[in-house]
Amino acid sequence: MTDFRPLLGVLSIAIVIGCAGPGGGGGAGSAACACEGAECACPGDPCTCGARRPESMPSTGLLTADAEGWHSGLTLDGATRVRWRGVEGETPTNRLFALELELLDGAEPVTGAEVGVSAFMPDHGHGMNYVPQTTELGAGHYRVEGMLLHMPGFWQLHVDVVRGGIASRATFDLDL
Ligand SMILES: [Cu+2]
Repeated sequence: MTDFRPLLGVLSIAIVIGCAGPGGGGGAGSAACACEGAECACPGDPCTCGARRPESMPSTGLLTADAEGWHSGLTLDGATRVRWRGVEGETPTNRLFALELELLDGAEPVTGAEVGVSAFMPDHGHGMNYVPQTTELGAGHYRVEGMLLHMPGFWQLHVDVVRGGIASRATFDLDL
């Protein structure tokens, strides 16, 4: 007698790998996802775009802005609260814009900090084509000119703060 049990095992593994979800039956095909370049393992499955972001940094800020357009988060060392928004209340793509920034240590405004703002697209491996300029306005407020996010997609905005020779970074996710 031939024993078919090993063969049955292989078949059941193949069924598990194949698409068995609702509306499945299309086999182990793939479908385009909303995120550029990504593919779903099975039609109707959620995309796994996040897995394609090896160079992204953990966000330290809120993913959504408040009613007045402020994004807020902490630097990685927890020392500085960073708030920012586009001066026109939005974050445009493919157009120069300016940011206003507020830095707080507890309830105290942070003055005299060195502040650098940059942005990066982890999916594409590039940043901005311009280096923005920061000006201190006083009372914990700073203005950043020359921001240009030249394409839509997933960006990470980095705010680097140097206080007393100690540097730390706040990172914000932006889906544009
Ligand atoms: Cu890009």
